[in-house]
Amino acid sequence: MAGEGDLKLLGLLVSPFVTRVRLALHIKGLSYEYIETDVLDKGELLLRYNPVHKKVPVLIHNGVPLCESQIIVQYVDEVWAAAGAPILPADAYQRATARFWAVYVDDKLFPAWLGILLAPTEAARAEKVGETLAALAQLEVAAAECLDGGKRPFFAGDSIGFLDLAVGCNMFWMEALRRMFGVTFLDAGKTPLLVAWAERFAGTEAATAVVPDPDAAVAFARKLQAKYGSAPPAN
Ligand SMILES: N[C@@H](CCC(=O)N[C@@H](CS)C(=O)NCC(=O)O)C(=O)O
Repeated sequence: MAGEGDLKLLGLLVSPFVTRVRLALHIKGLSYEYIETDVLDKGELLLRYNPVHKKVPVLIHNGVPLCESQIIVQYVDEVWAAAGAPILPADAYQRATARFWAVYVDDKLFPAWLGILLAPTEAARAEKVGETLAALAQLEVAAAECLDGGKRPFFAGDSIGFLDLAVGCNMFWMEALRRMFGVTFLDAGKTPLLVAWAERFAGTEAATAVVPDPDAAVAFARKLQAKYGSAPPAN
């Protein structure tokens, strides 16, 4: 798309947060230079552009860095409001609700499933599996309301928006964890709305173009486990 200026994204292929931002950039039809960044051995670029958190994603727009995936997605939606579909809901209450659940995802779901990978013992891992399942059960309750009991295909309505990106960017990791630990996190019996939504989300053009293969997440997880010395998978 013309007029985006100079856009660079410091990312890590398998990061859910980077995937979230890439989905937003894709929805807006923006082209950008993608720079894969080693977060286990941080380079000068990352430290210079995100000195506070030293994490990806970092979007660099005309030389100016934006950090924190939720903030970046909102920035992209505001700056390129006229491009692509709107990402944030137009209604203030729906916008607040989408932001509320996005924060829930980052505060509860993400640390729980990351904890499964990094757990030092099998007992600690079982606890994190429980926390992940509990967070997904809570999101099923949110889905009942936000998807109007399944009548709306996506949290944002007929197409994906802020909350779809926030939840959806974690889904390839649910599959990666299933492959690694044999636990079905998205269970049609327990979270039917979420399962149906996740299938629709995976089938969208944006997700097909952007979301990484779960096997790439499995390979990265094994590197993380080797570095942090966590308990190997039981199976
Ligand atoms: N709240 C941040 C989280 C970003 C984050 O945790 N990124 C990870 C990759 S998934 C990272 O860069 N980790 C490096 C580190 O923790 O040192 C966001 O939404 O952007």
